[in-house]
Amino acid sequence: MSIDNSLKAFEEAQQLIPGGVNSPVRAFRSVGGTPLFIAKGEGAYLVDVDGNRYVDYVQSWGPLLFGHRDESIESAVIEAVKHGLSFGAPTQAESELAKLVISMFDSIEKVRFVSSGTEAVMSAIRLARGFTRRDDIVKFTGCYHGHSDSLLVQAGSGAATFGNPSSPGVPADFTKHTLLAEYNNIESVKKCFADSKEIACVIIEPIAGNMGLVPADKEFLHELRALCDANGTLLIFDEVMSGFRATLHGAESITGVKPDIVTLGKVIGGGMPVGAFGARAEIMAKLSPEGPVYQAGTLSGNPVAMAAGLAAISKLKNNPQVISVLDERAKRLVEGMQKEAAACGIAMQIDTRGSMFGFFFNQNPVKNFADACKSDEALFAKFHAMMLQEGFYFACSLYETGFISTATTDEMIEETIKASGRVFKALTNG
Ligand code: KE4
Repeated sequence: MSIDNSLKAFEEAQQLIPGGVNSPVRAFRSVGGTPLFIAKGEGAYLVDVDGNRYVDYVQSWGPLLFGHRDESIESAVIEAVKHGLSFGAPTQAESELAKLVISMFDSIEKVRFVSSGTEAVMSAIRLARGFTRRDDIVKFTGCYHGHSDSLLVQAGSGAATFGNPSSPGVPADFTKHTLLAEYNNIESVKKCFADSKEIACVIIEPIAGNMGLVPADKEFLHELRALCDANGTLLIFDEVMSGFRATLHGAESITGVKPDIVTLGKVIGGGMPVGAFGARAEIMAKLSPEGPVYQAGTLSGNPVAMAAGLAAISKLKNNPQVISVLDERAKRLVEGMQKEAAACGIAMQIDTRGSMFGFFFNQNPVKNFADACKSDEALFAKFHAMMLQEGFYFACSLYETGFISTATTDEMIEETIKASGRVFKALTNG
């Protein structure tokens, strides 16, 4: 399989764009090799600039629940474009999508649209701080919430719960209010509440997808809710990735734990740049121009992006069975691959939540980031490269999540499983 044109394109891109990409994970650094430059998407497939076709299990990192070039989303965008691209003034499309999102989440009475997940989370944190008039926040190692300064945090020294910047360019002062806890470990959260009486919010991916797929234990979330209630702290569910991917009505609908604020992204833009955050009216009332907490955006609620989101979420709302159908397909995929791996003596931990799937080359179950880091990264990198050769495009990092779209057929799942069997055999000379 030739990737000469991708090699040339990457060569050129690296002269123009840092690392040749506009988002680091795309550079294939954790798996090695050359990132494929994509010419087009068609249904379940990506086609690269050398004409190679792959079954796409990344789907733009989640947004494309209905695959590439979904007819209803595409025609909605084309129709919207005919009326103009952006006005910087309110449109009814924003209210229509707001109505739809509010109807799908019990915890959301009002919503604000932005242009990315990072923006949604950054704004939600500021809103929580403004509402509680407190500065400290708690996040979990292994959870990613976008690249705003106070969330680029790594564990501090020793047992300290207060974090240090995880990236140059983030002043220590910007992370001194961020405490770190361990996912699925309520004692570590209690320690944060012992170290600070000024915690504005706890933010968590209730179905974590950025350390690989690691859903939070239900009882852990219930204990987290109780701790927040006891301390007057807001609980933020970051569902930028899991929203409308894992469930129809949010993690709250399958865990019974109601967050105070929900952040969304990806699927609600149908492939166009949309993020959102929502909460009960009392909290959202704090947001400018109604309240004092400032937040703004030139392209927030962009009418073309709203049209794409409206088409995507309406389609999902009118076909609620999509999530359970895709969950079955996701289960078939990872269970099939796990069987092929076991036949070659390779241990594989698997999990799914709706259209999201994850797997780790790991002897033991993965409950947090430390567990995830014990997985076999080298084996994952080889698996990734060889599955590309077989025509299957998996996430280029073991700390990501895979996605099934409505365009991913049973036949593709079967072909993927067979290909994984060939790859595991080749990797183990089985
Ligand atoms: P964006 O700013 O990338 O739209 O969203 C940030 C974000 C916030 N919260 C969660 C739970 C997320 O998963 C993300 C972004 N997800 C990554 C994939 N792991 C985006 C891919 C990338 O960084 O290129």
